[in-house]
Amino acid sequence: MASPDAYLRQDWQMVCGVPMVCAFSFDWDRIDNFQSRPDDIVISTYPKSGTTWMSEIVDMILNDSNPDKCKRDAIFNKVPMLEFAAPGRMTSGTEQLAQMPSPRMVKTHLPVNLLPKSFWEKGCKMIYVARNAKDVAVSFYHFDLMNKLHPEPGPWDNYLKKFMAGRMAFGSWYDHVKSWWDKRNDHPMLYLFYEDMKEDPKREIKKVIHFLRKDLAESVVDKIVYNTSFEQMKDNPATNYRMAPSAVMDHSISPFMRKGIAGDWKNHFTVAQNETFDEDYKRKMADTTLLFRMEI
Ligand code: PPS
Repeated sequence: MASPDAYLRQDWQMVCGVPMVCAFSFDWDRIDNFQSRPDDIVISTYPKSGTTWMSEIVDMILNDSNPDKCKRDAIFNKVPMLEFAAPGRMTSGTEQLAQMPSPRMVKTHLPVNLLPKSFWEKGCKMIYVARNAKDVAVSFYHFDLMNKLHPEPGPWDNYLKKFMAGRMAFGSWYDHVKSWWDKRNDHPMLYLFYEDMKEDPKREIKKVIHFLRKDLAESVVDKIVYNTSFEQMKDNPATNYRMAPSAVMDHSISPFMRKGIAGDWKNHFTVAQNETFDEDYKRKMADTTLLFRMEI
């Protein structure tokens, strides 16, 4: 079993051509051979795109927004991350999932080509949340500062260059959002946007309810909107990641629930960085119909 020194603040490790969190990269067979169940609900995102928000929304939908049930455990236990591993320190995502009753909620940041085949073969429902690249880069930078499973991010200017080159955990944002978008019509998949959720959370939550074939009273939907607001989730120990070991996440550097807005990139990008980013973005996104709003 690896000692934490072997993976804390270590560089990404390549897994099938994709940069991966070092701690997650051990024993990749556990991912390739993972067996899904037909009623698994997969919540997939590129990191920092609203995974935790969507996870809590789905848990609330499955539990009729009952606050006691939804506070039963931390979000990372209610919705295990498939690829998570911290050998010698915490139970892996695949071990957690093996012990869970159905229907399971499964969090993942894996790109399409690394998702275990079993999820595609069994036709599992998948909810993908995408967030604009500029806000993802800013959020990821702050996350890398506080999350010791990741390497130190270094200076912001260089970090942004690495983001554009896809030298990030889980690889290129551009490839991730595009390849999941291309899969949306061949598979039971709901593809949503963080910016739409910010703009009108009730409208987007209703899409999830419909996708999961649930029928909830308007008052229950209103409760879900309230309980999954940024302010409520930031205050809720089950959703704000304060229950994660402090040796891994240091909220005093940057809280997990940081700002929760669309357009924060404007506080971080210089004019020159923005111009370079936009030019490169146009090229990388020229081959897709996928459109993002950088602010609302
Ligand atoms: S992770 O680590 O990849 O699973 O992170 P993820 O949950 O995908 O994304 C974290 C960002 O989402 C923000 N967040 C929210 N925004 C609005 N409303 C709610 N309820 C909410 N919950 C989480 C969180 O603050 C991170 O974004 P930033 O921009 O860093 O604040």
